[in-house]
Amino acid sequence: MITCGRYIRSILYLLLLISVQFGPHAVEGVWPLPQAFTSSPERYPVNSQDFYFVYGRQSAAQQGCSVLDTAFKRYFSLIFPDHNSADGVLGFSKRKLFIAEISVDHGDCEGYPNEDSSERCNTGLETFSQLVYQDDFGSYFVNKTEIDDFPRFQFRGILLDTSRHFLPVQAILKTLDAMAYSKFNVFHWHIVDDPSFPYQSSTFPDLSSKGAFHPMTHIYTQSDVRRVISYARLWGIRVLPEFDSPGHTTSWGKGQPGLLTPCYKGGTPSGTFGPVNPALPSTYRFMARLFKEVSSVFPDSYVHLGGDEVDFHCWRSNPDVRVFMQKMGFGGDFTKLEAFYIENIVNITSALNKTSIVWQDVFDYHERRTSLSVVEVWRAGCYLCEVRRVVKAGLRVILASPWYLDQPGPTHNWARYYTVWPLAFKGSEEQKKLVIGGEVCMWGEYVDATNLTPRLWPRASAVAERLWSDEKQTSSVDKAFPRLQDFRCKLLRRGIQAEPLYVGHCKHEYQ
Ligand code: CP6
Repeated sequence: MITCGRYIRSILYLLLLISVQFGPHAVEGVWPLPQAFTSSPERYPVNSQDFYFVYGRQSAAQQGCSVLDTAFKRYFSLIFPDHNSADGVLGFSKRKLFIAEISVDHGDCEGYPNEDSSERCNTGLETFSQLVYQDDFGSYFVNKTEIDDFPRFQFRGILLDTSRHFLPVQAILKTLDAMAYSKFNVFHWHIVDDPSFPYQSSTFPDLSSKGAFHPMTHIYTQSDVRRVISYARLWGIRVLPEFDSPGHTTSWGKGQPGLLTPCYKGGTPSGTFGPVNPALPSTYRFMARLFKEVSSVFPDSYVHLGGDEVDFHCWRSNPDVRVFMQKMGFGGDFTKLEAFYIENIVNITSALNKTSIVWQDVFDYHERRTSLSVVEVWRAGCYLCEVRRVVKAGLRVILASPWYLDQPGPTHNWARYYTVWPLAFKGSEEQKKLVIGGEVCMWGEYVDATNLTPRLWPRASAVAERLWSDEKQTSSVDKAFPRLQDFRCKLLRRGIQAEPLYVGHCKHEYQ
C-alpha cells in the first residue's frame, strides 16, 4: 500500500499476502536512500500475471487521475521489463495475488507540479519499483518493507543547455525519465544563450528563424515545448525556463535588431554587439512582451532570469550608455547599471506572478537585495560563504557550484559530488531552511545528444542522494559505492546508457 498526499507524512507499506520465503534484497537496493525504513529478509514472489496497481477505496484520487493512471502503466513496464503488455495494470488477471494499493489523501491529478507539490505518489512508485528484483532464475521478488519517505530539499534540479548544442526533444524526454528514476523534480531549461536561440517564440518568431543554428530543424516549436512540459508533469517534474540576460544574448541580436548594445572603437561603432542595451525604453517593452509569452507557455511559478557574467567593456565603450549612466546618477559604476536592468526585469516578471531566480552575480552587485527572491550560487571557491551571505540577506538559495558535471576530467568522479554538505555553514535553523535545494549543471559546450546520457548518469544520481536523503545516513562513500553500482545497473536495464563507475559487471549485461 502506498499512501501519498500533500499534508500527511505517510507511509509506504508493502503488504503482501503470499507465502513467505527468504531473500537477500532489501531497501539498500533503493537509490536515493529513503529517509526511514525497516526491511526484512521475508520475501514474496511477484509475477506480472498476478500483479496490478489499484486505487485505495479511501483514496481522494481514483481511476481517471491522469498522473497516476499513467504512472501505473509506466511502473508496471519498469518493474517487468520483459513483459510486453501492460494488461496487469488494468486488473485483467484472474488470480490477482499481488496488489499494490495506492491511496492519495489530497490529490492534484490535473495541475502541474509546483514548489509545494507533494511528491509522495511519483516517488513512492519509484521506490516500490526499485524494491522489486529478480533471482538467478528470472523470478521477481520483493521483500517485506516499510518506508516513510520525503525529500530533504524541495528543489532538486538538472540544468540542460540547449544553446551551445541543440538537444533533440527525444534526448530531453529521455533525460526526464532518468531524472524521475533518481527523484529529481526540476528540469532547468537553459534554452537560449550566445550561440543559438532555439526557442520559437510566437510573439517574436525572428528570434529563432534568425538566431537558431537552423531555422527549421534546430528549434523548439510551441508544440515541442508543450510536449516537454506535459511529459515532465507526468513524472512530477517542473520545467523551469531560463532566458538569460543582459549577458549571454548574442543570438538574440540577429532576430531583434536594436536590442543589443553597439560596441564602439575609437569613437565609432565597431560592428560588434555586447549585452542587451539597458539604456533604451524599447528594450523593456521587448522584454515585457517576451516574458509575458514565456509566463503563459511555462506554467511553473518560477522563471530564471540569468544575469550572470555581464561584460562591461561594450557598455563602457558606448556613448549613449554613458550618457544614460550620468542621467541616472550611476557615475562610472556599471554594476549599478546591471542592477537597474535586472530590477526592471524582476518587476516585469513579478507583475506576471512569477518568482524570479537569478545567478549569484546579481546578488553580489545588487544594493536593493530585497527585490530579489531566489539566488543560484554557481561560482567555485568558497561557495558556502556565498550561501551564507545570501541567506543572511533573507533570500532563498539554490546551490550549483559543487555540481558541474559538464567538464571532462579525472577529478570529476562521483564521490566528489557525493561528499558535499550544503548546510555546513554557520547559521540559524531559519537560515538553513532558505537553502531550498541544489542543481546539477550540464552546460553544453562539450555536450550534445551523443554524450549527454553517460556524462550525466550515474554521477547526477550521486547528487540526487545528497539532495533527497538524510545526510547522516548517507555520509559514507564506501557504503554508497556498491549501492550506486547496483543503481547504475538498474539504469542500464531501463535503457539509460549510464557510464561505469569502476571495475565490475551487471547481472543483465546489455550491448
Ligand atoms: N553559460 C552561462 C555558462 C556558464 C554560466 N552561464 C558557466 C560558467 C563557468 C563554468 C561553467 C558554466 N557556460 N550562461 C555561469 C552561470 Cl565553469
